[in-house]
Amino acid sequence: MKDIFTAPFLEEMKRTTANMYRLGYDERNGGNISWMLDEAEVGEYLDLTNVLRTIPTGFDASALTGKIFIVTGTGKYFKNVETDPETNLGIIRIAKDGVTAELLWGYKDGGSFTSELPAHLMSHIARQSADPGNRIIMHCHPDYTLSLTGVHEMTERAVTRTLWKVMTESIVVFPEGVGVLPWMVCGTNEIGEATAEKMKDFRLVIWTLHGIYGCGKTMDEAFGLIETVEKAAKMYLLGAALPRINEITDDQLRAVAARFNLNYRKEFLD
Ligand code: 2HA
Ligand code: ZN
Repeated sequence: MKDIFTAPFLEEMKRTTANMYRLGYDERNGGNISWMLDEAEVGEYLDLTNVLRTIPTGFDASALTGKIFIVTGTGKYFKNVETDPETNLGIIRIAKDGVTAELLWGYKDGGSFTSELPAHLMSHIARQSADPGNRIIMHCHPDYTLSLTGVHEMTERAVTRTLWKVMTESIVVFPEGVGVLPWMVCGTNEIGEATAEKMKDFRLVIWTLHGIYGCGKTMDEAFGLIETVEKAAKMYLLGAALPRINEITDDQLRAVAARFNLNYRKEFLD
């Protein structure tokens, strides 16, 4: 059996959480990541028959029975993952009953997975049908994206248009636009269901006055989506108090879409 502390997926969780913490996306215990791992790969590092304990998921995740995830811990700080991954992360497998998570490694202090597990697992289920290659669900609280939700009309069309029109790369990176939820209580099955519903159509979902969800086949895809939204929100807000003289027009967005052969959300353009 190989040493789990040398596993590439553990290294990537450490690098990613440290990077996001330093970017200011994840203050205190803010943010969470779940990554659906390959069973054969995890089996090189852990005895998959050795369940340390079981933890109720609080909802029916039977669509994910047998799937293994590495997940950030509830109340845990992204800044501490790098130095103590075994306390701040856990590796869980969804049990046959669909409502129990089997802990295979981690949460060493008796802890548990993120309070946002419903949003994560329900989003994984939604993304599996939209994109079977999806592996990552990522949530964080980046400054400008969060700030935007306090001063901008919060419809998917309006937010997407603002982000697309302020920076040319936006429509290239997220041609399907961004999903938007109104303010809701976090950590609940309700916000999980609402997020997963949006994840059928979008790889990005903004939670008004809270933060953002991104997903992807890889950590780079999920993070890259979020950092591009954050950059565009920053560009918009840096100029928000000044008269806006230039913005990318709808025809220019269509020209970018044609050049890069984008399957973009056409109803978001005039
Ligand atoms: O885990 O970000 O949404 C802390 C959060 C809750
Ligand atoms: Zn949050």
